[in-house]
Amino acid sequence: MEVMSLRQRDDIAVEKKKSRLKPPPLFKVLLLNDDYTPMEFVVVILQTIFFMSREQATQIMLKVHEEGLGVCGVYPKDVATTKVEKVCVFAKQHQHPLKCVMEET
Ligand code: TYC
Repeated sequence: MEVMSLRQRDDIAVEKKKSRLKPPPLFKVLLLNDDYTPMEFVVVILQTIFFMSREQATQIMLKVHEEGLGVCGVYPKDVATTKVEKVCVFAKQHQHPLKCVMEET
């Protein structure tokens, strides 16, 4: 009898209902170039706040330096907001004019 009821349970269709909810929006975190923030400072920010390797951080920093801006990462809104805030606070503490913004993808 127990086996029977277990078998019957196998027959239950576990259908995933189609969600009518939109996936949560994602935000790009962008670093902007300026003429004064030291390159090394930007590399350290990318390593510590965006968890990049030294090599990747250097590549992104150089891209921002040459092209004017670059993407540090793409995150849900709350994570992106925290990253932008951390960069701005850290730059201000060291009196660098580094700017960081977020933009919906
Ligand atoms: N342009 C800066 C310099 O020559 C370096 C720099 C890179 C500054 C990236 C900001 O987001 C930045 N020292």
